Amino acid sequence: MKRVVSIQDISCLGKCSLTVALPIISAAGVETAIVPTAVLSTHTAFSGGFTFHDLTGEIDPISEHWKKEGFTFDAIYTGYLGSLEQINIVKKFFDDFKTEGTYIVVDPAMADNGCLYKGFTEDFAKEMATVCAKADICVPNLTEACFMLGEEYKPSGYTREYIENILKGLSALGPRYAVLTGVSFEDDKLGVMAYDKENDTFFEYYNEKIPTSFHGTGDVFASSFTGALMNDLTVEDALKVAVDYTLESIKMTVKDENYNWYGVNFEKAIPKYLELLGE
Ligand code: PXL
Repeated sequence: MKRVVSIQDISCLGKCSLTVALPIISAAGVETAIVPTAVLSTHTAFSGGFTFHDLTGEIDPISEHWKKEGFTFDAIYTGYLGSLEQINIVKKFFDDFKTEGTYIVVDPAMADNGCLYKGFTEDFAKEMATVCAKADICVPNLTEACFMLGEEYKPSGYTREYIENILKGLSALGPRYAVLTGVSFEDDKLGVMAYDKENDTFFEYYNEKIPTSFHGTGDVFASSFTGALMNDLTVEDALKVAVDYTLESIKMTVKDENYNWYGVNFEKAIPKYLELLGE
C-alpha cells in the first residue's frame, strides 16, 4: 500500500486542508499520514474570531520519531503553512524523508483572486517560493504564482504566452512540473496548464466552468491529484482526474439548494473520483 504524508493545518470546520486531504487520499486507497501544523476553529476566510493553536513545535519531534521508526513515504504533500518558521521546518522534513521514489507535491495555499489570505505578507509569499523550489510538482493558482514570482496578476483576458511565461518562471524555481490551476481561455471552460521542464512540453486540460467560486477547491484539486498520482497515473492523467473531480464536487455543491460558500461537496463526488481512477 502506498503511503502519503500531508503536512498542513486542521481547520476544524470549513472543509479545507487536512479535513479534505485525509478523506480524499484515503478514498484513493492510499495510506494517509498527517502532520497537523495548527488547529483552527475554522479556516481564515470566516470573518474574524477563529481560534488558532500553533503546532510548529510538534513537527520536529514527530519527524524525529518517524526517522527512528524508519517510516518512508511515497509522496509528501504540503498545503497551507502558517509561518516562516514552518516553511523552514517543512523544507528540512523534505530533506529528511525524500528518497528516490518520493514525490514532493507542494500546493502553496496562501492566496486567491488577486489577494493573499488573512495574515500573509508578500515576504511570506516569496519564502513560499523556496518550498516550491524543493517540489517535484507545484500546483499554485495564478494569484499564488504571481505573488511568488513578482509577476503582474491578470484575473482574465490573458494570453497563452502570459501563462507559459509564468509556468516557465515556476519551473525555474526548481520543480520538474509546474502546474497552474484555474486557467481559463474561454468563458465557459476552466482547467489547468502545466509545464514539464525535463521534456520542455506544455500540457493543458479544461472542462466546464461553473460561474461561482467556492473555498477549498484548491485543496480538493491538490488532494485528488496526489491520490491519482499514487494510483500510478501519469502527471498528465492525474491532472485530468483532479480537474474532473473538482468540477464534480462543485456540481454536487450547487445541486443542494442549502449549499454553503465555505467548502465544496467533495463527499458526494467520491464515487465519481473512484470511477475516474478506474475503480
Ligand atoms: O484552503 C486553504 C486554506 C487552508 N487552511 C487555512 C485557510 C485556507 C484558506 O483560507 O485559511 C487555515
